[in-house]
Amino acid sequence: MKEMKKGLTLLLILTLAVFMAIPAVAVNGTVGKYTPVLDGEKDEAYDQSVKVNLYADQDIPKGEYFHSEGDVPDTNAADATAWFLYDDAFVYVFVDVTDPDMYDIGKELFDSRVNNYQADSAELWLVFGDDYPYVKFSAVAYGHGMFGDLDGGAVTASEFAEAGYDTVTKTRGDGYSIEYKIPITQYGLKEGGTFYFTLQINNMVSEDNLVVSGRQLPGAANTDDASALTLGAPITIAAPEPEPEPEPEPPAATEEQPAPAPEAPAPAEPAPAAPATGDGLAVTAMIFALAAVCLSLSKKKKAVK
Ligand SMILES: [Ca+2]
Repeated sequence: MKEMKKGLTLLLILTLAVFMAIPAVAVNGTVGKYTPVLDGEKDEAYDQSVKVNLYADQDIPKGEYFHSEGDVPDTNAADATAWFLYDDAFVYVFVDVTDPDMYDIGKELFDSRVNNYQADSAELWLVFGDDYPYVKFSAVAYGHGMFGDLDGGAVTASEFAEAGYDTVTKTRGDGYSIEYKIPITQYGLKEGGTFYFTLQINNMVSEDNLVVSGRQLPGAANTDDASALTLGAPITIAAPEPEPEPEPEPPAATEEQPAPAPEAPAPAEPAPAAPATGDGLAVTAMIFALAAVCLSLSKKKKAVK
């Protein structure tokens, strides 16, 4: 109990220190070490790691957009949150987007453009240090593919794939989720290291009408408004409740146990059934009958006497 109180006090002091030290701009935090399954589903481990909301954690009023095209409403109805994990080779980002006006640009249009922000899509802006150009890694709802910038220029989905990047998208009626895999070894990023991040959401309200919210991070000189995310300790997921004990299996034979007895010899063919004794019975009956006759004759003889 004492230890617990000590721990809580320490946590309170640390929390206050963090709030006092950091102006309320972007959320900073620690990314837990855990390898998720890249399937567009949010692994439990993401919830034990830092998350960045499109508006609240990037110091943007909810619904505000910085760019629009066509005839659009006053606010962006879309919202999004990004969660993070990492391992020795990759940073993983899970982005869940709510978008009440989902709009599919179609695979053909997506494929015909190199860098396609004119689509319901989620863009990750990343800076891995002063020595590297920013990375803009984006993907479109409906699973049409990846787009963005690598090494300072726009690249195609297949160029991202060749560089080890990957995404899995799941689209639903009122939004979509995208799970991203970002290679980090080329940046020397590992436990204890920090990278910078901003999230941008492009929302097609309808054909030709688009609003764009969030923040862009076009280089190491622009990290003041970005989230500083530090690679932290491994995440441990509690093992699920054990299943009820299954019925014990018969012990497996081991070398120490005597070898199982050889198969018992098959029972010998049954002896042929004794011949029916009907004949014997008949003979016995005849003997009794004869005896009875003899007896009665001898009695008669006596009677005659
Ligand atoms: Ca939309």
